[in-house]
Amino acid sequence: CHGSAVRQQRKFPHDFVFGAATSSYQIEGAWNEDGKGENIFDYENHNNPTVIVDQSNGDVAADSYHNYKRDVEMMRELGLDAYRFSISWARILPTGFANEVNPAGIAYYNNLINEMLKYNIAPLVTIYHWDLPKTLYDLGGLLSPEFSDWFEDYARVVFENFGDRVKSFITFNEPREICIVTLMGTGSGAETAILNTTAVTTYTCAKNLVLAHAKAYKLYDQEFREKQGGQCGITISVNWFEAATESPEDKEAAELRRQGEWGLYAHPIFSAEGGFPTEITQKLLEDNAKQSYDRLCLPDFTEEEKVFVRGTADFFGVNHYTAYLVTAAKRVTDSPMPSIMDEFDNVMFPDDSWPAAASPWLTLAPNSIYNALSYLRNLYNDPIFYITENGWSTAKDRDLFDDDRVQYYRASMESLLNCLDDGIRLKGYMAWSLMDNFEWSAGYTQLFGLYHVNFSDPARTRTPKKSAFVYKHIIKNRYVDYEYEPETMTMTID
Ligand code: GBH
Repeated sequence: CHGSAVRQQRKFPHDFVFGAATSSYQIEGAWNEDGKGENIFDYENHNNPTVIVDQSNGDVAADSYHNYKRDVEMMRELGLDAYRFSISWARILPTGFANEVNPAGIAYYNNLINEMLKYNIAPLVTIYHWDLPKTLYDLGGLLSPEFSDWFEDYARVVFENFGDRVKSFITFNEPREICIVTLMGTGSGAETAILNTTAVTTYTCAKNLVLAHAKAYKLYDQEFREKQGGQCGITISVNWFEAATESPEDKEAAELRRQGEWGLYAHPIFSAEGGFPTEITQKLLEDNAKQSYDRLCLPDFTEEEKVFVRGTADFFGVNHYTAYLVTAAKRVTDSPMPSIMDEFDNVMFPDDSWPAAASPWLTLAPNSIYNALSYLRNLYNDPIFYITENGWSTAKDRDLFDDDRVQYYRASMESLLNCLDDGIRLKGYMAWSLMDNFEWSAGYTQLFGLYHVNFSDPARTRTPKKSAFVYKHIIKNRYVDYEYEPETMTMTID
């Protein structure tokens, strides 16, 4: 009793932004409607369906292209301050290039934004959440030296059309995942081509992506900010990596893991000196020497490029899901070629005591938002943060009583409050996700929604889970009430 009274004194400030997030390919569907161009996931999932565990795809997904009014109604039910969604590049630029703008695509996002604004829900727009136009992939995608120009042209179309009403832009969602995990970099090691692309692509991609981000930021800063008055940042996935023991080897391994996972992308933008992190360049130099390369096998930034990129973010968007313990160990997959997958010489694993989600990579690690943000705050001189994703997966066919997700969100709230108590400049939090959606290679088998979506119903009916009621209660009251239970499972708009 005393405990809960103490907890209730820890309140979120009224201007703390609570929201939820989604991304275009994962929810929109309408993959070939109204003039949309083909993107890499349309192409890949149609031509290599076995890559997806249930052989599904995003052709229809949650059909948000036709259900956006219901989506906004859900935001109102939850009482969200903001909603983070992404723009499908090929929906507004079917050729990938800015020569041809698709009016139906622009209209879709205008309708969504206007519907949100009617109810004071602030749009947070991700410009790129992985769904690269196939046309641009064919020309080299993020590996092309032209990529940053294509992206700048696309970003201009986004700012011009939506920036009068959208005040927060995120250039990229998760550089690491774009360059290593998703199709772009072909960094999965699955390809059998003679060219060992993993050796080269991840670093080339990292550099091109960071340059593209910086160009879009400068474009906003120089041509749009004065008139539109918004902010522009980037979202990086930052899980927390803790040394498994106090040994110097494990500590070094954990630091290398952090720098390789997110420092590679954060350091050029947020550090005082710019460029790739020295931990990584040093390690690569050593490894490259052993691999008989006598030069650094990484397209480093020139001094001019370092200056160009440094400081190009008004905020640091963090997608945070989980933590791992890290121990120094030689990886068995060691490659004779340079590859970021093999540079770390460490093994990572969750603690046994951490509850596990439906996704094999996801556990509930204690206070990990605070651990990650306090580390970033010290490293990068106290930037403004938003948590742009955080959430929990359950298996398909689960009922609506998702107490494990409730437990996860409540733990996240405590960790956010720890950040605020410590003076970390954290301004908002987006739950992943507003609704169940296409979870990439896991298809529809791992679901993150606050709302259940019935994927076998043509209407894609959405139904709130217990976690939706709990999140709503937190947003409304600005504290975590551990005694709260929804009285019914019927939602209303307050
Ligand atoms: C985010 O990535 C994405 O932004 C979002 O689109 C996605 O739906 C959400 O998380 C939930 O996954 O399959 O074991 O090889 C989070 C980072 C990186 C986590 C890739 C899953 C694959 C691990 N993700 N990782 S595994």
